[in-house]
This record gives sequence, C-alpha cells and structure tokens, in this order.
Amino acid sequence: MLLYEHPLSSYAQKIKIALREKGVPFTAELPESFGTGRDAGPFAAANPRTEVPVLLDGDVTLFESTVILEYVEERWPEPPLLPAEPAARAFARLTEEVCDTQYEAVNWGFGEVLWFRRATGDLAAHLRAQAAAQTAVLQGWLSERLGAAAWFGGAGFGWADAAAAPMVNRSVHYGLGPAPGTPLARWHARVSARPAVAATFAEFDAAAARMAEAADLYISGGRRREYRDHRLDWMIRSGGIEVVLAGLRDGNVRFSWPAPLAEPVPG
Ligand SMILES: N[C@@H](CCC(=O)N[C@@H](CS)C(=O)NCC(=O)O)C(=O)O
Repeated sequence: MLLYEHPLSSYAQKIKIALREKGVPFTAELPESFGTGRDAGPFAAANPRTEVPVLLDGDVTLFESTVILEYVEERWPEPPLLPAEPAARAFARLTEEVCDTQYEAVNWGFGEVLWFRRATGDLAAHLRAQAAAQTAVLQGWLSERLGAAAWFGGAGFGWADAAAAPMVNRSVHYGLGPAPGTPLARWHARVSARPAVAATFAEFDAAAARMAEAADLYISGGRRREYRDHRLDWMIRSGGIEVVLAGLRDGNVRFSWPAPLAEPVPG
C-alpha cells in the first residue's frame, strides 16, 4: 500500500498516525511533482487536486484525508479510532473538522511567513501576531473539548487525538504551543509519547529542519503553493492580501483544481 504524502502535511500525518496505530504497513512517498500543480504523471492521475495525502490500496485510490481516514477505519477496524456511541462519534468528527479547516489554516499561514518568506518587516510581524492570537483561540477551543480527560476520545486515544496531534504539535514547533502545565500541554506530551505519533513527529522534525532550502524551490524553482479555501481565507482575513498578489505576480502561487485557462482577463 502506498501513501503519497509530505511529512509536514498535517492531513498526511493524521493518516500515518491512524495506520500506525492500527499496525497497517505502508510505503510513504513524496510525489516527485508535489507543489507544481502539474496535471501529468502518476500523482495527478491519482488525485487531480494534486494534494497529499493520497492512499493507493490495490485498485482503490483515495484522496481527501477525512475520506481516507474513514476508509482506514472501516477497512482495518481494530483497534477502532471512533467510539461506538453516536454523539461521541460526532464529537470526534467535529473536532477533526475544526482542526482540518480553521486550525490548519492558521498553521499554514504562519509557515508561509516562517518557511516561505512571503512577508518581511511590519507585514511579517503582523501576520505572525495574527497567527499567534488565533492559535490561542483554537487551543482554548480544544482545551474546552478536552476538559479533564486524558484523550479527546475520553478514556482512550482515538480519531480526534489523531486529527489534533499534528495541529498542536506544529504550534509547539512554531513556539506557539499551549502553556506548560495546562491540560492541553499535558495531552501533547501524552500523545507525543505514543509510538505511532512519535514516529510521525520525528518525520515532521526531519523535514522541518530542511525546510528553508525546500522553500527556495518556491521562490525561484518553479513550484507554486496552492492558495485555496481556508488557507486563502486566512491570508486575506489576517491582512495578507499583498502576499497573494505578490505570489500571483511572481508566479509562485496557484489556486485549486481545475486550473483556470491561461488567457488574459478581458478588458
Ligand atoms: N482537504 C484536503 C487538503 C489536503 C492538502 O491541503 N494538502 C496539502 C499539503 S498539507 C497539499 O498537498 N497542497 C498541495 C500544494 O501546495 O501544492 C485533505 O484533507 O486531504
């Protein structure tokens, strides 16, 4: 079984954590054309959105991390990540949804400044401050959901823990982690100690250490970052519309699939 992924992708990390928790072996591969938006080759054939993660299991090819996670849970039910009770299942899915949309977008925005150097000076400081403030709001939301429990799933590790772990860990990497001693900080330490999560975070750390040189590919090497939905919304709402315009001018930003025709705008 093959997983197209990038070690920094929180969506891909969620899937790797789930597969490792269930003891399912897989090969992880960074697609050669990742970040180009190129519509040829095996990666684009597997996912026209050219986003990771993509799971290839025999004849089955799936993209969208939530769809993949549901497939993984149904195909390898043991140990279950979702609880049995309907309200608890919905709670887990809702935690994942907010992590995948609002939380991921804030982390992505901070990375655009830190790694991809999309802004300098006052704008960079402004975007960093926005990300820090919004991270605190989202960690507050997660803390309320965690309450006094050891796991988001209550008694045991589960679906919401797999989804939240890459998000909170990335904040920790940025120096925006939960305050030491808080329940969320203790949960982060607890989740990081699980072998499935520790292996996934080690891959994140190794890739993050190489990120400055990888980011050069976007500045000068013909790669184009995908600005879409929650991420694009984050950049604009947080005051970074200039970042989007500069990326379009410099040709290192793209929007989502299907790509617009390369024709001049009329008028
Ligand atoms: N909704 C998708 C989002 C996947 C996604 O945004 N993946 C990013 C990496 S974190 C990606 O592949 N971006 C393509 C690019 O920037 O070229 C999912 O849940 O799988």
